Amino acid sequence: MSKILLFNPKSANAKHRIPNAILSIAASIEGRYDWVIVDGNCDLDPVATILSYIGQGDLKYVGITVMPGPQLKGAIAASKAVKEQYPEVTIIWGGYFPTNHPGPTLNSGYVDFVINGPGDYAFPRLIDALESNAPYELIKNLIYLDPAGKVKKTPKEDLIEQDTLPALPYDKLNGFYNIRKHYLGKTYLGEKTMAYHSSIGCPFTCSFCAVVPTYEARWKAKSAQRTYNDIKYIKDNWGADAIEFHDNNFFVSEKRTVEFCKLIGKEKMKWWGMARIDTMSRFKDESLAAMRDAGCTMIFFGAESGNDAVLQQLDKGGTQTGKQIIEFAERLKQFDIIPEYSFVLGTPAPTPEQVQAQIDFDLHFIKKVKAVNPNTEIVMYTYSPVPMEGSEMYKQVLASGFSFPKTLEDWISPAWENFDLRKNPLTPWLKPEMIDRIRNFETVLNGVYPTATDIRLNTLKKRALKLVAGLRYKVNLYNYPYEIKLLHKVWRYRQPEIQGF
Ligand code: B12
Ligand code: SF4
Repeated sequence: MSKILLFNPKSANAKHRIPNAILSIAASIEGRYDWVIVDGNCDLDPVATILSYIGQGDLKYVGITVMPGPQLKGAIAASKAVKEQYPEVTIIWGGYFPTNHPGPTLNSGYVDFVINGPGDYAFPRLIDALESNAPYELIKNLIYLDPAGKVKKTPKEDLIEQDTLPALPYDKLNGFYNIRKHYLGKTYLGEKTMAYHSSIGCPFTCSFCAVVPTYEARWKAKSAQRTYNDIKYIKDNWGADAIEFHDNNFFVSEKRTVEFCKLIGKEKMKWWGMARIDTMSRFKDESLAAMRDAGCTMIFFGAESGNDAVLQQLDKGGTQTGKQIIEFAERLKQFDIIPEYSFVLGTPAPTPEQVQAQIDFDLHFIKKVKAVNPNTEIVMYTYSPVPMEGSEMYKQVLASGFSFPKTLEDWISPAWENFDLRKNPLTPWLKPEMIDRIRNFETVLNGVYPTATDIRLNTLKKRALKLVAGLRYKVNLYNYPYEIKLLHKVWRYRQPEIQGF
């Protein structure tokens, strides 16, 4: 039987998450093909490990999951090394990066196929076709180069009913990497936090979000019961006491949320997930109370902007407003759930003055949010375009002269890596002094309100930071905050927007 190697390139320096993307691909071939997993987060030299597996023979396929940013670097290094030494091995990339940028991926010369979105059916079907020398052109969710070198996309399949998917092969993963040691980290939520994914896609079409071209405004979730069963299994078998839900939008359905709360409450676990403010503003008080009682401690929301015109431009579904963002932060106080608000600053505007005015408006707005609910966690990103054909915002982006890199090597240059981390986008309308203003404000804000998710920061350190940054915050003096930066450096302050929520 041909063997398949699944690779999760390094994505974080610490707090490693269970590699759910390749684990679900492993589940799709479990029992049909022999597979091994290499996790770059846990393996000091993953390329050597991969080459040594291939050297043992029988291994014909390497599947790699790729997010933009540092993970792309590891994916390129491994793919190049494999193709150089074993050109006969087929390399298949999946995940958000190749789905959104198949051209540079396939033209690199070292990636043979891209899985476009979910791979649960597409991957085993592709392997079946390659194994039996059958045509693969009719397999849905596939991208490849045709004989003329043109990028060909097959139609997208309907989203799979999530309850029909097989259980993840945790036991087998544990044979490669000890789950308790590697994937159950101490976080703000608990001593042993595990990541779980209960739904795919998202029904909305925000014009800056990579989920939209990947899932085309579709969302499918596991039922509350299946989600609970899986989490109970994770708790009982692996000892998790807290859960991070990695769904793009866990709380789309109030009914499913409440049903899940009724089930999970007795397990006394703390949990976290991602949501939309407009959706959750419509949740009843009883539902929010049930969530808190069931252990929901913090929720990540895409607030994006307090400016209604920018919210329209970002296509936040048309129902989110600045007023609602503030009111909801205040409302969550009574339920003792911490809102984690993420903002996207630096969206395009016709003149530099307007870009600057939008930024200043939002910096001021963030202070208003903090004033009504000081516990609100603020995460600040700068707008990095995603290739969303047909969207008004993307048209504006292209008209400004912006273009994506043409090769994978360009993608991993330091400048584009920063773009991926949404820290320093190479967008023509955003000037260096505007980026400085955003970053300096962020430094001062993080001084006055250090994130609760950095569990190494004790009360004394927090107080010292507050003292140093407080005056600046009060008088809006954000330039050159070197003294705060120094303290952050000495205490290795962690920023959720860079190191992951
Ligand atoms: C967990 C996670 C992380 C973890 C790392 C996970 C890991 N692998 O180790 C952490 C927190 C470190 C992280 C960091 C970042 N992340 Co991240 N992350 C996620 C998250 C929440 C879940 C990914 C996941 O496990 N999904 C579960 C699986 C089952 O779903 P899936 O990945 O979609 O997989 C399916 C298909 O895509 C496909 N597939 C995926 N991989 C493969 C591989 C093969 C071989 C095949 C065949 C198919 C296939 O099949 C799977 C099953 O159907 C996603 C959002 C999301 N909900 O998906 C963002 C997401 C992928 N991250 C994103 C980004 C931008 C980042 C960062 C680069 C930037 C940032 N500041 O967040 C950083 C990078 C930091 C770094 N140092 O590398 C973006 C990507 C956007 C884009 N433009 O492409 C996403 C989509 C979030 C978002 N909505 O913006 N991330
Ligand atoms: S609601 Fe969130 S996940 Fe959904 S499209 Fe908007 S930003 Fe993306």
